[in-house]
Amino acid sequence: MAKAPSAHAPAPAAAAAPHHELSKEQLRAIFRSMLLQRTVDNRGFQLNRQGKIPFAAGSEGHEAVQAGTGMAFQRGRDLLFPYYRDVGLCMASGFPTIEVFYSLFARAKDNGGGRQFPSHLTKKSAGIYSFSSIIAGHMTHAVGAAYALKYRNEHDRVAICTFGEGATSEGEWHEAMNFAGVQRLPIVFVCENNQWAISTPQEKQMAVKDVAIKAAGYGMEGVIIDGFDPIAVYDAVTTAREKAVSGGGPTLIEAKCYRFLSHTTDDDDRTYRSKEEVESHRKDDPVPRFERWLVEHGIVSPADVEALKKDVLREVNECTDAAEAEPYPQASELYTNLVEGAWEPWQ
Ligand SMILES: Cc1ncc(C[n+]2csc(CCOP(=O)(O)OP(=O)(O)O)c2C)c(N)n1
Repeated sequence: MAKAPSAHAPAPAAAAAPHHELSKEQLRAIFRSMLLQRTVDNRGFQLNRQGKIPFAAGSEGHEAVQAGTGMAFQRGRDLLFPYYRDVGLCMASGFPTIEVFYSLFARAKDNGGGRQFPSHLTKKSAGIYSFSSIIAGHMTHAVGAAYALKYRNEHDRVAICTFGEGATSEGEWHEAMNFAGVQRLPIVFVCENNQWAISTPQEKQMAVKDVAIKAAGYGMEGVIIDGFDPIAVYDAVTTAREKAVSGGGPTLIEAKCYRFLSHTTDDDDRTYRSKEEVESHRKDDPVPRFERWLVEHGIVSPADVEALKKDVLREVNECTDAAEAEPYPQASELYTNLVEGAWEPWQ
């Protein structure tokens, strides 16, 4: 198992000898996912500041954990239970970029009909379950689905459930972990530990240093990895997935990363943490770090990198324009899919 002590580990040492090899195409795909996530993130903040969209959640610093997990997710087979910071993970798992923008712009074509909280994605055909704004609320959904997979003897499928370290002090988190441990469910838990839960730092959230040690209380293995290293993430999630499909039960992976931006476009992180702290983590920024590693190992050339960045920007520009040109939902659709029948509360 690839392990690293902290998010500050030097350039992917773990990448040198992963248990699961990645092809050059897969490594390039992971890098493209990371670039796409960052570009979509920046676009969300820009559109919000331009007054075009009401809200976006930033995920800068989470690219490696999300792209690595997305590569380990088996499309058409596994079930994904992401949380609101996982737009990158959803895209890396098969969620179309254009649909992210339908959601951000709250257009009628959005899977939630343009009436869902922006960035709260869902796509049944991709196995991506609806995000919960209630912290840890999706954990019990995830273990319920994993229980169904086990009950139906669908042995080659797992549920992957992600969350922040703040979620681990919610009651529902513990209930879900306990049930998964007792039932030895085919589920992989991935904690994206970015060290902050809005303005609450990790040390005020929990009395232990690592989320991973909480796994012992539920009879499952806890693993700490460098969440800035997408190869270590892929390796850990794939290992845990293999264990789950072979009846070995759940694993709790703690990927140590950092949140570079404010919690969302509604938050101002300057009110609770210093610029120096944020900058001290920027030196390990997973996107340029992985770019350097790929170039040094001859996976991509500097010209390839430029071409990829250009292509990602083109995709994001096209999706922005196409989504913006779409109509809003009709007011008459307000209760569609919410209440059965033709119920209209104003009558
Ligand atoms: C049950 C519940 N309590 C509080 C909130 C308000 N809230 C929204 S996001 C958040 C922080 C969660 O932090 P963490 O789980 O570490 O994830 P992160 O946002 O850092 O990725 C809180 C407290 C909520 N949405 N639900």
